[in-house]
Amino acid sequence: MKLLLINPNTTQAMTDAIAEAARAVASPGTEIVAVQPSFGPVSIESHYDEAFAAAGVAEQVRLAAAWRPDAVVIACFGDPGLEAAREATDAPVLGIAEPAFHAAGMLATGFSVITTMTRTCIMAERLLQRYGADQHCRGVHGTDIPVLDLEGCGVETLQQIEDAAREALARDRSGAIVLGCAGMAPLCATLSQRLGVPVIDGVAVAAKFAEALVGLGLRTSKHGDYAPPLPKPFVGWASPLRW
Ligand code: 2AL
Repeated sequence: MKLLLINPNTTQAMTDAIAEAARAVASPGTEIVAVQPSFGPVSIESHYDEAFAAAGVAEQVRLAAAWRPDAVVIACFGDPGLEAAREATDAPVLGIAEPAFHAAGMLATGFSVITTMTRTCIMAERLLQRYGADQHCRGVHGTDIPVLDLEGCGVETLQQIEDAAREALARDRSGAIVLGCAGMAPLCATLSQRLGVPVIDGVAVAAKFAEALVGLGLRTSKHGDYAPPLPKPFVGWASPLRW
């Protein structure tokens, strides 16, 4: 199967790291095509960034229609553009927050989310409510580590994330940790080993869930509101992206 993996930010090094994390768990028959938008922020850490990232995701799904991917993964913890992408293709489309929350809920009665900037906690909290996962989440914790500091993550940054996770496990009485940023994917194995609890990286989980849905022959519903967008002109720079 061909999996379109979209990094919604425009940092090539992060696209490469996310692709590596997905390829590490993918089945031999899964080809992963990793892309990023042609415009937009280098990292997504605010509602403003997220607005552009969602448009960038729509752009990449639109462009990929030419080669018909079997599944799409949007590798940013805010799941930007998820519903737009589900309209734009009948392939299964997964964000990383939604699969991560559901996987964590199957592995522990309660989990904690460790994320980057504290200001982004609200995004995770809203997604927890939207996906009905708030019953399992016992806390969302910011570390105030900027997303791009996760690139080539040093010893101190890793220690900061480990410390935050340990504190959350104790304070929240949680049994698992969800990593609240795609840029944390390369840290997952080390953190699982050090913490001794399930550590869930949404990039890996989304790639495996995508394989499962494709293997089951399941597609995104086109009945109702995930039907293709209504065709109409777009103006300005977005005009080639019209439906
Ligand atoms: C993210 C993410 O996954 N990618 C990005 O640029 N920002 N999320 C986050 N909470 O910082």
